Amino acid sequence: MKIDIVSVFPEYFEVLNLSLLGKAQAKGLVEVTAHNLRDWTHDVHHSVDDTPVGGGAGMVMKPEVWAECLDELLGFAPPSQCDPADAADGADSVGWSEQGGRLAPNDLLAQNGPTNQANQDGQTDRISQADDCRPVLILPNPSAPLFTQRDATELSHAGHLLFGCGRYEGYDARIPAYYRGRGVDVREYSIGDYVLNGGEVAVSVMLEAITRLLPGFMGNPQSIVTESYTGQDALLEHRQYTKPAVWRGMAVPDVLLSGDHAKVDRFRRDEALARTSEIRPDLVEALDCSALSKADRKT
Ligand code: 6GU
Repeated sequence: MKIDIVSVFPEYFEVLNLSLLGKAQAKGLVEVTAHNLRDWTHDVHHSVDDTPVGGGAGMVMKPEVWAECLDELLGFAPPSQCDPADAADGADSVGWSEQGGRLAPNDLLAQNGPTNQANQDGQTDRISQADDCRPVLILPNPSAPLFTQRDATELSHAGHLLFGCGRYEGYDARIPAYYRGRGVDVREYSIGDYVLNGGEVAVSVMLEAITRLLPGFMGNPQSIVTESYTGQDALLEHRQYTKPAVWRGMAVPDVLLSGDHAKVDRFRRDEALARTSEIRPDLVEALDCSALSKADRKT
């Protein structure tokens, strides 16, 4: 898997050479490159942002700089070399249409790729949608749909991921629309209901969630299968204990010492169900009924 990251703070991603992702790079499983967005500026100040049209606080990242960078990393010819009619067709197909001789937005809703539809209907398995053929452009955005384990799983099948880190008040809204119009699989994601200063942390989170799913990345692939948010019924995981059996007067549950695997499995499953109902009732709501056995329903 090839991964490009664009940021005004590319040094932030130096830590990726450490730990498991560093090993994965050494093994040739992934090739990560962090680029400095300012390398695509032409002015003396290397400016990447400007004031918002319509007024308001903060700064918005300029579309020209991003586009020069993204065109190059996606292997696209600059627009002067392609048919202007194609560009207009593409813009129209993503919700930008002719308005007084110019293209203007006619649909302001984020139009993420297939995964976010899958999130909403909860069931559709679209894992085959991200594949080696098309690069995926991932743009962190606090106002976008939430990034989930399902998205991580789907994106772990892609051959090329390109992350763009926004700063300030984010990037010009025409950037995702333009690349969708040129046939790129563009995803915009938030990582949670809180505000960060920029996309770098969000990209690190998504990157780790995706790359740890690559075949050969983890020492023990089973640990991926049993953990929270994975599999058919995304429950929170049961609690874990190690030795000693009694520590500072606190004993581990007897059943875990019984050696009876069926009983241990039942105990853990009951605990996963009970904890999920208490801590994340929204996950229980979203459960596929067929994922619950008769014994589960008693819990
Ligand atoms: Cl993707 N970006 C920023 N700036 N803040 C966030 C976020 C992303 N997700 C949650 N908060």
